[in-house]
Order: sequence, then structure tokens, then C-alpha cells
Amino acid sequence: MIYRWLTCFSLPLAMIAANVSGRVELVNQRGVKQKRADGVAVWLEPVQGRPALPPGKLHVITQKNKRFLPHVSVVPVGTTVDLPNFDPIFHNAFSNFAGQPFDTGLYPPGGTFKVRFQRDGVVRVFCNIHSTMSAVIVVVPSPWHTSSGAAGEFQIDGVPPGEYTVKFWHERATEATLRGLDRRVTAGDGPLQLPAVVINEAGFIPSPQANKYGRAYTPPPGTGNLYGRGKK
Ligand SMILES: [Cu+2]
Repeated sequence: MIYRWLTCFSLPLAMIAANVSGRVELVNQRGVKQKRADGVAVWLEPVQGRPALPPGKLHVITQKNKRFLPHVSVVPVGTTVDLPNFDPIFHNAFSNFAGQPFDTGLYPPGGTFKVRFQRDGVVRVFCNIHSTMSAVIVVVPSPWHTSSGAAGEFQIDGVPPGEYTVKFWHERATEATLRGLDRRVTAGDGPLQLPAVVINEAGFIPSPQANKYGRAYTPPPGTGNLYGRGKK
């Protein structure tokens, strides 16, 4: 009886939520289409009003083999990001971006550190002692978000009917390029397939990764083992 009651009331809810899907293509500085197009952040912002955000979400970015995984994360405002260290060496995580600076300090194998993000923006994260390590956390004011797969495909489920702006972010695109990618869509009660979106990397100038003091990576003398220097 309870099951029938739930079925009656949950069906209409399922029918009004749409999914929005599409594909992005990356074109490099020389105008060549890239084989992989993963790691592009995609999210929907309502044209009017601000959506309710899920409270207290937890997102994990691991430190493993001197890498942050995943490299690109897309999370709603209010998310806590956990940064466990699965390597046999010390790590750090720091950021000076998006008005949400943090610095975990050095922490040992098996350690972890949590950071909560209270506002939207692009938070670039680095390790102060390993120049191979970087991650990006795209904090969005929306519960409807994803990142593209290897072929550039994406799908956002559970979108209520309404007018939205679809937004994109890619780490090798200029702000002007990204603003030009905004597009208005209307979600109804069924699937919405968007035309392919081409993201051109032209004009993007990469900057060399620096430590938290803005300097080149040079471990202090005598700290090779602690920092895992020389190990892959
Ligand atoms: Cu590290």
C-alpha cells in the first residue's frame, strides 16, 4: 500500500525533470582539434533566481603518485573537499584563488585535510613541494553540473523545467572565450540535446607553476626523502 502511494506521487516528479546533454570539442592554439576533451566543467544557472543547493556535500580529491585525482572537479557552493594523502610521502595543498585561500601545511602519508568552499569561483590547487601536482575545483552556484568525458560528452540529469544559461569552463581557455560560450536553453519535461560546443584555446597564455611563495620549486637541502624528491 505504501509502495503504491509512493509510486503515485513519485511518477509526476520523475516526469518533470529533464536531462541536458551535449558534447564539447577542444581546438588548440594551432587550430587543431584535440582527441581528448575531458575535464571541461559544464553547469546550468537559472535565468531568474538562485537555486537551492544541496547542504553539506563531500567531495574527495586524492593525492596519489604525486597527482591530484581527479584533476578537474565541479562542485556546488557549500561543498567540503577532502584531500587524503595516499602516497608514502608528505604532501601539501594550497590555493590563492577565488578569494578562498587555504594552505593545509605538510601532512604525512595517511593524513587528510578538509576545505569548505563558501562561494563560487575557480579554485586552482597546488602542492607546495611537488611541481607535478595541480588540481582545479570549479565551485558553481548550481546543483546542476558535470564535467566532460574523454570524447567531450556530458549529461546533466534532474533539471527542472525552466530557462537556463549553460556555462562552460576549460583550463586552457581565456575568460573572453568562456564568456562567449554562454547559451540560453529551455528545459522541458524530456531530454534536451545541445549542439556541439567548440572551445578554442587561442590566446590562452599558460603560466609556470610556482610554489606558495610564488617561486620555483626547490626543496630545502637535506629534505629529499621527506619530499619524495627523485621518485616518480
Ligand atoms: Cu605533494
